[in-house]
Amino acid sequence: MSRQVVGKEIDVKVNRRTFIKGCTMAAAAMGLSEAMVPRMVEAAASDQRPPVVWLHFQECTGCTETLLRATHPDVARLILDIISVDYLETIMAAAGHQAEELLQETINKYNGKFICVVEGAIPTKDGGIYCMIGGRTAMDILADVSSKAAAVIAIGACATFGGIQKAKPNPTGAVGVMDLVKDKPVVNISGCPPNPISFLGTVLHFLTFNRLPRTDQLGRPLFAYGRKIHDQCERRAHFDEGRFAEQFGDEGHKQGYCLYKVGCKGPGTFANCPAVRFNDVGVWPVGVGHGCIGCTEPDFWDTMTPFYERLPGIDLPFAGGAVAGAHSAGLKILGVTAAAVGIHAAVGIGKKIIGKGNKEQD
Ligand code: FSX
Ligand code: SF4
Ligand code: F3S
Repeated sequence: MSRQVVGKEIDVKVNRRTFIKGCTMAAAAMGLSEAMVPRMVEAAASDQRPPVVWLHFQECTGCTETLLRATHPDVARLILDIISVDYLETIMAAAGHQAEELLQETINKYNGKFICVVEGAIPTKDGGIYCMIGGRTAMDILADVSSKAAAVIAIGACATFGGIQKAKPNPTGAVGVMDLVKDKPVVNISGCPPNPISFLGTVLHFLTFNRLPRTDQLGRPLFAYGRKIHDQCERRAHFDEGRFAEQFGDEGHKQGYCLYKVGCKGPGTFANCPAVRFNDVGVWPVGVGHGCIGCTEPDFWDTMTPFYERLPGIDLPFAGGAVAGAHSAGLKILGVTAAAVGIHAAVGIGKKIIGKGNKEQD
């Protein structure tokens, strides 16, 4: 399987075994039965799969980088093999006027059929002049492209909730995609940057079931954002027993104790990082000794800072034992988020798929 990517042959040959492995990983991340894998493989390998137009606005391109420069190349190749990227500025050969023409050609040719992926926030102040491409504002381009798309996927903290651009005082009036696109389904893959598996799972779900996955009220797929970091964390037993790192480098830190007191925002953050992890080498922020900074939550640059101070509103366990209030931490900090999510089974990449299908998504 190989793809022609915007006029340039890219080495994205994926053997069938890798292809199946990738679909199995995505199925596991989505909590789907292993029995769904053949259907996913068939859908993903079909020539009928929809093209993707990928827009870049106010961002650092870290979202694209995390997808395409994964430590393990299979995920990147799989993504390029599964999606037909017809317009993606970071990797396409076209530039300047040719690129602008290509965008128009693509959205007209595939009107109503393509997936629009948006990376980056959209500035709205002063008519949107703080992000312009080819003489058009990001607002104008987004309205034009999204109006012709079948569905919109906002990838990253910036496109979902405005990201660092929206942090106070938000000089450019930056907003996320869902603040502007009201006539199309918008799925939010939040995180700064997000986990590629969450994006891959969302695309595979769309291809396999012909619809987007179920989401919370913030538009985030429940399979990836349905559970709190704190409830999946390998350091949770230390929290429950009152064993904390008091400062970085101390004995508690060296022992791998809970990082709450050095600023971990896991009790107020919804994401699959402890289960899915990153870069195919089993790492995630807390796993390597740094607290979660809450990067999947709206406005985390304002609501989760200072990053190295304790999240307020958390009842700590009594010394040596019982916990009070740990489960309500996220509710206190992020009421709307917590109210929006459901409980989903923990998943593990490369481990046995748990559960026998997910009724919410089938
Ligand atoms: Fe934002 Fe994407 Fe943070 Fe960067 O481009 S989500 S700044 S890591 O990566 O948009
Ligand atoms: Fe893990 Fe952070 Fe919760 Fe401690 S506070 S258990 S480090 S998520
Ligand atoms: Fe972000 Fe926290 Fe995961 S900082 S990457 S949500 S552990």
